Amino acid sequence: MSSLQIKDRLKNIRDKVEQGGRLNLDDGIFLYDPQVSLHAIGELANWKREQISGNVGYYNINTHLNPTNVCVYRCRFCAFRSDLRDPKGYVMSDEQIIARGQEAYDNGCTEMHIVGGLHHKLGYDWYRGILEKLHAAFPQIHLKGWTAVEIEWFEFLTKKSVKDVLSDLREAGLGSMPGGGAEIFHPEVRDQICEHKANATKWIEIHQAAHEIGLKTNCTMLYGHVEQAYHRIDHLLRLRELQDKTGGFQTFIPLAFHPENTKLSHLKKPSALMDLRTVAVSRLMLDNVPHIKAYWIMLGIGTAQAALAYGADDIDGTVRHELIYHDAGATTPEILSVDQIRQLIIEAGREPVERDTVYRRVHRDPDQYTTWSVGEDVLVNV
Ligand code: V47
Repeated sequence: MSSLQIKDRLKNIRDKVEQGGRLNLDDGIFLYDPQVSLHAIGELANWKREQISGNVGYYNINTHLNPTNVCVYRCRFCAFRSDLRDPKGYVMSDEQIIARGQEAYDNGCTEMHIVGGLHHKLGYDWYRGILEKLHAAFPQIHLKGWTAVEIEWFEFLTKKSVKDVLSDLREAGLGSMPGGGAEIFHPEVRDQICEHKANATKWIEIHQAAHEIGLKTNCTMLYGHVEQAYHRIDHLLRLRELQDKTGGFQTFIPLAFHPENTKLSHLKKPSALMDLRTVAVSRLMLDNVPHIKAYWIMLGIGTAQAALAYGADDIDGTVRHELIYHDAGATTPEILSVDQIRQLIIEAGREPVERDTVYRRVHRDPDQYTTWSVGEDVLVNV
């Protein structure tokens, strides 16, 4: 394509976005062409982001809990999983799980993000019991737990319908679902990286069922491994289609592949340019998803800060006990203090706003740090 053709095409896309039009598959693939100025795309995505969220940069105070790493699946991108008899395998005891809840409570966390492996021998009640025990002991902490992959596993274990499983988990204390397990939907890629686990249709069916019973969920895309631009845009369009039907996604998190200690360790990690392009393209394609999260653990702090000017309006939380990325070679710290996370948002020229998991503003008295109140929903204009 000549530079004049690129300019014309970009102008056409800018006009569409500014007039509230929708980008299509070809537009998305074009935006991934490295000849198309990253800054021009970023500027447009930033415009869109400011239309939706103004100047705010959202964060929360959260912790991760991965109760077991033992998993029946062998996803090629995963460094966290373990075989049943591998010395690296672990299963947390009830006492350890409750101690994690206590630590979260003592540190003012509003959210526990709970995901793990699909253990060969543990039954559904063990997974359900984790929610039940934590919710009984710390009812004020929102439990964002179990990806669609786990829900499919629970469907298999219990022989109940997806909606019945989700309703039962909600009764036990589930507050919402994280966006993991989506990877890349297209079978040309999915069959190469995680052939056995929930396919695209199942992942979408489970999130749709969650939305229909009133649970909010997040969505993700794992990029920078064996996929091409076409597969990424196809993935985003499938998410956009479900969001048109249900409106149940809160935030999209593009996840950059970390190759260390995985079966794909021969691949290179995506560059910061690719990370920023993916944040920007996601903001432009997913015109109906309120928030785009620049997950600092995975992007690194510098790129996550820059992403706040390339379409992202959220940086995830202070985080503690993250294992999935750190096992795969992430060099980011394991935790940020509230001051650090606020400072990095301020440095990026945004106004830091603490939110809870379902995007309500959190009000805290600095002297009573472990208690908080939630206020109005955050501003969104999608
Ligand atoms: O599904 C696993 C990805 C996901 C690697 O909903 C990897 O708020 C890169 O979904 N390199 C789990 N990615 C994490 C996740 C998530 C994270 C933060 C916030 C939220 C949310 C969700 O991590 C997996 C997979 O796509 N993943 N291994 C790896 N080596």
